[in-house]
Amino acid sequence: MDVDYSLYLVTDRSLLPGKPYLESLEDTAALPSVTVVQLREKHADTAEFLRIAQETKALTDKYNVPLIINDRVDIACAVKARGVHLGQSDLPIAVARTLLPAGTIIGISCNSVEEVRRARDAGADYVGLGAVWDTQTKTLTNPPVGVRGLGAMLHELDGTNVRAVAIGGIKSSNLARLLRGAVSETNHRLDGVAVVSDIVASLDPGSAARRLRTIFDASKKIDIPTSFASSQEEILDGALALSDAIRKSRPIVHQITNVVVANQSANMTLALGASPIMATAPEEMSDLSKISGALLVNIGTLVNSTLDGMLKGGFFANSFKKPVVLDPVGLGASSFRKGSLHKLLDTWQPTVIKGNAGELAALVNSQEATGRGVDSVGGFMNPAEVVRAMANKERCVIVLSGKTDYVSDGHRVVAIDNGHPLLGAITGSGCMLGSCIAAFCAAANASAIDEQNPSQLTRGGDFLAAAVGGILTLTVASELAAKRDDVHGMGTFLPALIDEVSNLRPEVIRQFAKVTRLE
Ligand code: TZP
Ligand code: MG
Repeated sequence: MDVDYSLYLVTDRSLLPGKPYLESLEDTAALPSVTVVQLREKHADTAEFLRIAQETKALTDKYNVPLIINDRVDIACAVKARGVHLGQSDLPIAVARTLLPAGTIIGISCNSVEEVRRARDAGADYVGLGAVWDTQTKTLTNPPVGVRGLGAMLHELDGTNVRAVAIGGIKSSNLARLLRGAVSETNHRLDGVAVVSDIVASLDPGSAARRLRTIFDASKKIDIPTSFASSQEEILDGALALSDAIRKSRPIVHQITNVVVANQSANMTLALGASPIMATAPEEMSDLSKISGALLVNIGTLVNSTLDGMLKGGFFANSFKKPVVLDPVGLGASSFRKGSLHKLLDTWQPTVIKGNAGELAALVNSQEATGRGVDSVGGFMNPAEVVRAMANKERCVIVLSGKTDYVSDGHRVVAIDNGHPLLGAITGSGCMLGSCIAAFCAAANASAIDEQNPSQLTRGGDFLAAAVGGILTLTVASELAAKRDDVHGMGTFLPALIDEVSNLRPEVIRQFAKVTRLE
């Protein structure tokens, strides 16, 4: 039986916040969140280590969690542990193998590419890579490897069955960043994360473990089932079906947006047939995640008090498997926006990131485009490749808005050539586009859930088709609004745009849509 390394708890009795050891362990082992437990005793003598190991084994057996013993091959044998975890200066893997029963897992800590290579060649079952970041839990003998350092180490494991977990300073506030960033050039990713203090030192270790579990699950690469629409006609069909689905199911679209556009974004959401709730208080994020179909986070007029709501909102949306659309408005304008955006991306996984060239360039630190306040100046030489690469890196759908809009999920890339210049003349078209995409994502998510076992609530709608649907709705409506006799400029354009969206039918979108699937 293969071990699931995804959330690997390492014990440390010295960090317990006054809670008895077994009670704290039971709080987490009883949950499906933690998948492996490693007993790590740095100060116990042999008799005490054995006693703790026996008690721990009884508890992990009760909940069917594999137990791994740190350092001590003899204790691992004595309690019939599932595995042993060795350090670089412990028994060599080959020697440990001869002492342990066949099938016992052997893992080893590695701090460099060379150590990973040796562990792989020596037949390790898994490697513990780190420390990723500095930690209070252990005095480090080598500098932290950082998220980027993990990529090169993972690369050594290509084509092998050796599993990899990262360790060191991992917390719910940096887990999403770790999982996104720890990737080799061949797309080799971590099998799991090992955590000590974020769980063990918590007064509520069960909740701490659940929080990590939620982030881990949400950060899995968006899978692109082969059944998803692939040709441009199929993608358009998918997008238009979602347009109908919004009007039928009237999903609630929770929006934490800016004060400039809140009213027009709420009206735009109603025009689509969905139901907006504009709410920013951190205290209500959990309740709202349960009832809403999707969340939009727009940093247009960000202040610290809304940042807290955004952090919680995205976290709960991930936890209740609701899609999150992130609009990094004016990202390049200030270091406050950039710092805040990185906090958001460190704690939760967006489903779609939508921005203009200046905003997306700021996100990837590219100089190809810049921002002027919230507007974009310049563009990418190869926008299709930019969105594809970003989608793979950020593990979500990327929308690059502009005269031509580009959308990618890392696999498919679509260009859309609809829209009228008046859209660029009014404030908030980009923000309304975010609301449209969020409503379409809500419909895509709901349809994916319905088809599957509803108790699993697996997130997996076609969010690329959703983004295409949101873009087409706004841009085709803008072309229709601009043609009207009663539209004389930007002032009359906005209400006409909302009218046209509310009257827009899928057949009309199909008639005007200029969608191209790029190779
Ligand atoms: N090995 C490398 S870092 C570390 C170990 C055992 C401790 C990690 O602890 P924490 O509290 O998760 O940072
Ligand atoms: Mg050791």
